[in-house]
Amino acid sequence: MSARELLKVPPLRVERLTLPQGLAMAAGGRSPFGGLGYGTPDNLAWMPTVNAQVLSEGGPMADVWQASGEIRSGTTGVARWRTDGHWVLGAIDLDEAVEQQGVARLAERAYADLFRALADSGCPHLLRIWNYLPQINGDGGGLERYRQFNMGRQQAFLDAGQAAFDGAPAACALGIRQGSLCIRFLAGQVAPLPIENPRQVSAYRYPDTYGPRSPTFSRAALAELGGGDVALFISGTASIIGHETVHLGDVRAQTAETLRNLTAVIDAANARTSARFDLPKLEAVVYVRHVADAPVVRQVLVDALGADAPTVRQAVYLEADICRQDLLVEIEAHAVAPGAIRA
Ligand code: 3EB
Repeated sequence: MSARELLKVPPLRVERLTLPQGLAMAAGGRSPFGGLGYGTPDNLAWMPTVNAQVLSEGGPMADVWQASGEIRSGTTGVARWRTDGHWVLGAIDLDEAVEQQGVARLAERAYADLFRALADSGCPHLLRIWNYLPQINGDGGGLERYRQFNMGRQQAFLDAGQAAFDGAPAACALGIRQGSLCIRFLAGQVAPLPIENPRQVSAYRYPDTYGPRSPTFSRAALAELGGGDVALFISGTASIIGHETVHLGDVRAQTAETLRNLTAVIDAANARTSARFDLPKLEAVVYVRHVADAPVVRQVLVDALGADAPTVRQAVYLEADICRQDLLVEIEAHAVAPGAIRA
């Protein structure tokens, strides 16, 4: 489908809501297209949740996606999905205790089914992936569990003929204390435009000191959402310059560096679209390794952006492990603005 045809596509919309607002949307009997819940109940089929402690004042929150077409749901292997014929939102929850498989094999299987789900739903192009892995920094038999996850994930991309290096989707990968390996995905019918950060080595080109297989994600992606809007999906962003973690042990400095990286990614994205994205106007999720650091991180954001900036006011804070032991904070975000992508 061409960008011009996309203007006629039933547009995809997203809103960040409190849990009561999200539930009210579903109360009319018709569930929204889909939601990504943070600290929300785990029994809503249309809104899979993340099993992490919410640290922000607003309590449980959800990013609720609306599509205007008739919604059809399906299952492909371990992947559950909902589509309106133009967009697909899906979820995978795999309990390692039940599956009796190592993380690498589990990730490979999950992603193999994810790619089959994209084919089944008729929406082959990944826009964004969210990964949550129990005990992400734990040892998985001689190799850190995140590094094992990276092995299985990359293998599944290669086996499915999906772009595992340049052109990989935007993503985040965080650690939760317990529960299932959780993967959420959003895809559509037009390939997004991947964006890299000039301050950072592309993650898919990290040296093998970070594991035998590199992580499979781009720093961000631009996607037309229909109706003349462009979405910017910013992957998990942390205090990394080149490929190295900087400001070891200093959460304040790590947060400030993360904001510089977000600015660099936004600048790179703005160069490829007529839409205007801006650091103070994001829907952000802030992951902190230590609960006590949340107010410190928030203060850095307030000092940099002002207390009234949407990025500050709407941010969801979650307790989570970051995929490198030495990272204390990571921020991911999305934003939508009118415009078009430059080919
Ligand atoms: C980094 O920049 C921090 O493995 O999917 C950020 C976003 C990170 C996505 C992933 C990992 C992932 O390397 C970690």
